Amino acid sequence: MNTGTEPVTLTRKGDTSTMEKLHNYINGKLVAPQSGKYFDNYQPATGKVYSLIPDSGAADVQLAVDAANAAFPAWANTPAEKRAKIIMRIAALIERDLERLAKAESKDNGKPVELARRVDIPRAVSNFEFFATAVMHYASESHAMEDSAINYTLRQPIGVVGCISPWNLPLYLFTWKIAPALAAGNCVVAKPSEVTPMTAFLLSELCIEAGLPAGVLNIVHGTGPGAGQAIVEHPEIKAISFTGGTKTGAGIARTAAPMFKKLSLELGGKNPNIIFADCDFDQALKITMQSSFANQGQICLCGSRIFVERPIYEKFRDAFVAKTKELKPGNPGDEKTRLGAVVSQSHMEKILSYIDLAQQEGGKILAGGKRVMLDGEFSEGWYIEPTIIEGLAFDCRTNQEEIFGPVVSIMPFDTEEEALNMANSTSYGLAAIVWTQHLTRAHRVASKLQSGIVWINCWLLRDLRTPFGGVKQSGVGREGGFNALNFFTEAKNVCIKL
Ligand code: TXE
Repeated sequence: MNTGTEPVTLTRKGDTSTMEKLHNYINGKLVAPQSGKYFDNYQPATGKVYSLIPDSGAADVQLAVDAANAAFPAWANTPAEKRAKIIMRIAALIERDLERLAKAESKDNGKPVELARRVDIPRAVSNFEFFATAVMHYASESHAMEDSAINYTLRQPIGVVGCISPWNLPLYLFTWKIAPALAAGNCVVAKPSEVTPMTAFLLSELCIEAGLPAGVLNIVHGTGPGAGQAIVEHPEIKAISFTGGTKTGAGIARTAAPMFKKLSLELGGKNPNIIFADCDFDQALKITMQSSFANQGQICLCGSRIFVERPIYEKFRDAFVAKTKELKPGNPGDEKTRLGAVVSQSHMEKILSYIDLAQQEGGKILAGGKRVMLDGEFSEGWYIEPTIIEGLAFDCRTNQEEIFGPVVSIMPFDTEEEALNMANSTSYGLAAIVWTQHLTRAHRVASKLQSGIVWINCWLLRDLRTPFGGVKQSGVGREGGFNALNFFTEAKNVCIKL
């Protein structure tokens, strides 16, 4: 669909002569970047360019802010129920196009199409549905001062807000930010990762079809230092919700804090997976395969440091290694593939450099460890074997820094205290996984873990009402449920003397 001012030819063929150009979505229209410049979008499965991304900058962000400012009064005053109806229409259209979006996500990111179809796209639907309905149940507080006064809290939308998302769960995390911002009555300037822009572009077409009023959501494509930085710096964008690397988050905080912007930062993780000897062994093994290698290990919630209690260490390690050796990377578009390509060449090189570092630090590779070259059109794709490393000290760099790939380390422990010390030793604190059948130990360990999220005997079981976020260098603030609606509103106390 082209509702823009200039002709847009969308060939969707992928050959270089008619390479598809993605477009920004500003003021309800699909438009080219002001600079007229584009950069390459790669398909991780093949390592080849297949579409072009607008290289937007401050001028495009300004257009988006102008559109958002113009749309804000009407959107903020639209009854929540009516806003919710429009947002539900977007959800329904994503659901209608689930197959097309899943294939697009898999092609753009390298993740197995089976995963995109089962997790990523359904979750984008849920994000919109969840916040569309949540806002209709969003009540504010009242505080009575006996017979002298009554206070009530107004929660009003902030105005124009910025949402910046990463490449690992592209549409899933993009919508996780946009949905509560819109439901709460804000207008949004959003930027998806330039590494995986495709499904955000397809979403803009669906927003037009759903009848979202012009300017309420604006999607500006471009690089972090270009379009991203322009969003963070813009004085009329009053809040920033960001998910991405810790270093980028620190830079965003440096820019935004002196401008007193509201900030929500979901950053990296180096999550522990603590397996006690009394666990349900088969479940722990099965789910550890997922928490280690799902999405090629590129989920901020993956458990990359596996601590196993000594009595079952060897049994668990050997079973885990055997299962891991069966998991082979393959073409993400193949229905049977469970491990796809990593997202970019530079990311692949970063992951491989950590595998080298692990060996220099005394680690022994028990499984994987190498790049995989597939055949034919996939011969230049970015595939890495699922990798398990043993023999590392808990405080070495490999065990302290975020690798964000299909690479885990495994270590034995003797006491609960030792496991907690090692688990809490990093500068991160996003998620932790604990496997035990011992009820009181489960609660005790959960309370002592320095982590925003603890999963006991499970992983990635998500209830969208729960607070989501990390401690230490894993971020600031919480997303999810009413936390997100609170973030995207300003509380105003009104005190009336009786
Ligand atoms: O993320 P970036 P990168 C971790 C992971 C990964 C590392 C770096 O360890 O290896 O971060 O990944 C935008 N102003 N995670 O470099 O750069 C950028 O365009 C405003 C963890 O790909 O943080 C993109 O939209 N925006 C993570 C978004 O920030 C800027 C998921 C994230 O990109 C910007 C991804 C700037 N100056 C990576 N610079 C998680 N926690 O889920 C970049 N961006």
